[in-house]
Amino acid sequence: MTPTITAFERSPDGGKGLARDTRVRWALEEVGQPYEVRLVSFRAMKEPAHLALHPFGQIPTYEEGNLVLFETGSIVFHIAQRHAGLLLDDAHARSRVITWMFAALNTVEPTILELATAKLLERDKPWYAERLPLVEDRVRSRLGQLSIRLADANWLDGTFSAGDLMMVSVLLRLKSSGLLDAFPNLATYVARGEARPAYKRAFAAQLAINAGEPPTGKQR
Ligand code: GTB
Repeated sequence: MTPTITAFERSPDGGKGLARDTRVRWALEEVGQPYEVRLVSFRAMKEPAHLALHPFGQIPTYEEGNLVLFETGSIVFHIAQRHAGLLLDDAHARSRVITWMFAALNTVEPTILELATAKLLERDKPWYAERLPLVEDRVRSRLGQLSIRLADANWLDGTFSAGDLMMVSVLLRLKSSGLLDAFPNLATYVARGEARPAYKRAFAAQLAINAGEPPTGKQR
């Protein structure tokens, strides 16, 4: 059964791939699962039909038959469980991949979100200039720890996995900040993720919507 995901009708980033449907698209592309996309406006996200799918009125959602999921981590995990390629076969390696997914979402991303929120919503506050370096330091601290663990490996646990998909997706939000530049192995790691054909297809699909191109067959 072809799953349907939801995405922004117009993403605030204009198609830089930062909205979280890109993570889900990437996972679906990696496993070769075709999918449909239903585009939603900000207003529609807060209306009952969408709230029935997503209690917090956000994207992405995932519908497959009578299964409805929200939360990107859960959706990517579901896809990884259903298809070969994103979770490793060995039981311990599989658990480590799941650990990296949680680490990306629970340990690394919160510092990056704090930075994004500060830059977006707090610029006009009198304490902004004083606080920003503290927030950036918290991001740098996590990046430093991750950089040490990754060292000169290509991926976090040997082979590309859902853990890498999530970690690269999280780190991508830092691209414009310049903070990754101090950690060349992380910058290369992100570039390695972006170079994957599945990522490129996912990115192109969301860009097409935000560039105002007419929807392709699978996006409605
Ligand atoms: N924990 C949830 C998950 O992982 O699925 C969070 C989902 C979420 O934050 N969804 C956002 C949303 O629907 C879109 S992705 N926001 C609308 C709302 O809450 O009303 C976050 C996002 C949005 C835009 C950019 N950007 O433009 O750069 C980046 C990331």
